[in-house]
Amino acid sequence: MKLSSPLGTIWQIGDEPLVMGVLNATPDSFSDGGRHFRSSAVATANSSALNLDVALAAARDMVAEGAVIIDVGGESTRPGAQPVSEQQELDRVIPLVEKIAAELDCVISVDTSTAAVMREAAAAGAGLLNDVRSFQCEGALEVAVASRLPLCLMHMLGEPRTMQADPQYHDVVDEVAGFLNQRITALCAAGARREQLMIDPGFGFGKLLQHNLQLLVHLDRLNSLQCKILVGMSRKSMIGQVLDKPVAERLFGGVALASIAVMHGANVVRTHDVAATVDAVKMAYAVKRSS
Ligand code: 9MG
Repeated sequence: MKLSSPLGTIWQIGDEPLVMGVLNATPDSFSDGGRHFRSSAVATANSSALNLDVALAAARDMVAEGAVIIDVGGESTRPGAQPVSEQQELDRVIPLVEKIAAELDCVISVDTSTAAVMREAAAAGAGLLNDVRSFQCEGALEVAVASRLPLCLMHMLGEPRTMQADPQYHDVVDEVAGFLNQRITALCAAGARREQLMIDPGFGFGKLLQHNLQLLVHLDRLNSLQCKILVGMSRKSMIGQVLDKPVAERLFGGVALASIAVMHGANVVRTHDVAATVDAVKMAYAVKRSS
């Protein structure tokens, strides 16, 4: 079964939560330190180029480990990250999407806020658009809706460069749900169907530890919005803060959080650590189903 075709297909697989593997096509991504970047024949003196074969091998491994979705991103969204140009993002993302689409049986998600990247990615074989800015950048909403692909809209307070400065909420769950509801309304008014949309509270995006923990324990409240729920907590600082561990030592914490998220209603778990997360999600779902 080819999974990466448009609208709806990722939900025809069944009710079991899905694992999305992260494939960063960036030299400065926080958790893999740009390990898919290598100097290569196409690299110039002052720019590193993505080694497509290395990136494809990483995607292949994640699919073999049980990832149903591969999330390809060409712009780092780590706290403090600098924006990249549209051309840079296109150059990083599109050839990789084409390669994965030609070889692997998975849904290709493209993590972008840029309308041109969304358009090109859809043409290249993407099966999902994942926008941490919730389709608010110029032209993004129109291109996303026209693509008829499943869309993931995420809550973020501020911009990656500054979002962790001093995030403040009165009731973080209410405010995140309210924002997501507004974006669902805007997308549906532009022609999207609710079944096409996935929502994400945006762990770590303009949130302190207590905000992240509140969002996780009350994740079920997002069910009232009647969209599938995606979460991404793998290797994030909320784990580092609780366990006092660097990025390289956050696997067990991330797996614990993935299980809790499934118990509280997550349908898709975004992770760098696919094999461990697949097992954790299966166990959590078995427990949840039996309750
Ligand atoms: C790109 N990216 C990084 N973290 C993310 C998260 O938590 N959710 C989504 N949807 N995308 C993310």
